Amino acid sequence: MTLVQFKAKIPHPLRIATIVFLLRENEVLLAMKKRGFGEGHWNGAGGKVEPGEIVEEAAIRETQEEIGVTPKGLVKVAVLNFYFLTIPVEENWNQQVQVYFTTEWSGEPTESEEMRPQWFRCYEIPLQEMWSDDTLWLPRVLAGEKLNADFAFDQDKQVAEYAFRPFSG
Ligand code: 6U4
Repeated sequence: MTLVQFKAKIPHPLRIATIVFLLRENEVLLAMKKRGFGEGHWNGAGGKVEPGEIVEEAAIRETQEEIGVTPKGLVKVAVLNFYFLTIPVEENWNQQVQVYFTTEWSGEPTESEEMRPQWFRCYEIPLQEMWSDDTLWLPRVLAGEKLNADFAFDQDKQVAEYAFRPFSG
């Protein structure tokens, strides 16, 4: 099935999740996901938006819970729709991930039961240990672009198809 056919078949809107990347001079804070969805991948801190929360509130809460930091002045840099072509829709893997950057926060990045944070130079991010889509969008947003995109994954969680659109927030 193609991405266009899959999108036409599944319920919308997608559930929403967040990712927050802390930035300091030439470096980005990634964190190793220690359990659950995306285990074994470096990523920003983040997770599902809970009922009654706005997306930014969820982004702040998840960052506090996962790496012990309170982000301030979040800037949305990407809105990414992820579609899992071979996973039953009821399993709820299909999701929209809203990606934020920040250069301001309080607290020190600290390991939790869910994530182990570590600073990386922006040009040395460990793409081979990240979600397969990250290689297509993360270097671009780190270089200053803002993006909207759709990604479809095959049964091995590799990107099977993707499409970028102009950023609409
Ligand atoms: P629980 O365990 O239910 O509390 P929670 O932390 O709310 O989980 P979880 O673990 O489902 O949510 O969050 C998944 C995280 O992975 C979010 O930050 C979004 C991110 N994510 C999901 N698909 C991704 C993908 N294809 N590429 C990527 N990040 C992805 O870079």
